[in-house]
Amino acid sequence: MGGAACERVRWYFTDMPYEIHEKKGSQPKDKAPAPAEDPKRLAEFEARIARDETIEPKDWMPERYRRQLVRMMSQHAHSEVVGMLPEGNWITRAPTLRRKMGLLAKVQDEAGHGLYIYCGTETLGVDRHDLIVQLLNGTAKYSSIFNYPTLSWADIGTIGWLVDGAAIVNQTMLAKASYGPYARAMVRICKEENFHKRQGYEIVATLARGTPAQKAMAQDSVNRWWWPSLMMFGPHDKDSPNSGDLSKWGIKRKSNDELRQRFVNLTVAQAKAIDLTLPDPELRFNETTKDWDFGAIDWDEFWRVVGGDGPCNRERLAARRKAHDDGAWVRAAAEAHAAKHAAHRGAPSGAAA
Ligand code: BYC
Repeated sequence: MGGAACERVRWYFTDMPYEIHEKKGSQPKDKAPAPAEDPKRLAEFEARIARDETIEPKDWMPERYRRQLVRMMSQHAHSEVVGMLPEGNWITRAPTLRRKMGLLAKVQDEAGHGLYIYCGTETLGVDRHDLIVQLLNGTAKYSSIFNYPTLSWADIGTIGWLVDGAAIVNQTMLAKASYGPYARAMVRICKEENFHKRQGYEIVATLARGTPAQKAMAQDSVNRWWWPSLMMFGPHDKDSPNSGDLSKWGIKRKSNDELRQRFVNLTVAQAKAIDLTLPDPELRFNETTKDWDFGAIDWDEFWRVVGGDGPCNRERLAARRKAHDDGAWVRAAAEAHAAKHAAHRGAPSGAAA
């Protein structure tokens, strides 16, 4: 997979370190070791988690819990925003007006999910601007899946079916996460993701029962997206450094491997129903576990893509940087507008900006 060309090769500043100058006072990514916690407060907090209580923004929480949430939620928000790029690539080439309207609505939904989760992250005392700087300068991650190219119309269907399908499996569990704003965001987002998955599956099903060339296009697409979709769930549990904290504090309710297995179990029957093959010769039903066993994931490819060297990493970041730069005038206008209103009210402009 690793060497496939990306769909549009337009390079803007891609290999330069990215800095944003227009807003002063940004905080660097919080790297200092988390402080030792008061054992009594920590015990009370853990008792609340054990009672399945929801933690809200003004509640006391261990600094490490807060940081883990900021890390995971901001990366999730970045994934939604970067995730618009591979699909946006096909809006002008959708084959019918109906498909175009569906795709436009889906891409807009993803933008909404990103904004919603950025808002949720801000309840943890961070500034969205700082999070976006981390995305643009490459210090924050986003989902590996969006570094693969959309080479055919069938890819738009396959993304809805497999990528949104994987996201639903993951996010249905996150809707039970211990942090209230994140869990509530997931409830709403999962409802929309269900529509995305259905419209994607319908596109693939239509192609699969179409002409031989259309069926071949659908099969080729599934062949390319299957393994990267399995990688969305993250490394094996034994190689997942964050799972300990996240599980202990009720953020992750199921492990990376458990969710991946659930996704495979659900998807095998869906592929069979539309007469497509999942590209894994080792896929077999295990009578003992009642799971579908599957072959080995190429973890070298996974870490390469996560590390910035996938087929489209550079293009994705370049597109986000260009969008950010192109939007500078909007941010400047919004700040000027806020300053004008603050001046009208007689307050110092910084207070209301
Ligand atoms: N890609 O300790 P681990 C969508 C990183 S968008 C990249 O297991 P964790 C959609 C991980 O961050 C849906 N990086 O981590 C949008 C960590 O690095 P750091 C996106 C990955 O957090 C548009 C390191 O590897 N969904 O649906 O316990 C159109 C070690 O991993 C990946 C979410 O973001 C990966 N695949 O678990 C269509 C869900 N996997 O931060 C659709 C929320 C791992 O220590 N996130 N890494 O430097 C999660 O559930 C978890 O963060 C993960 C990883 C399961 C992804």
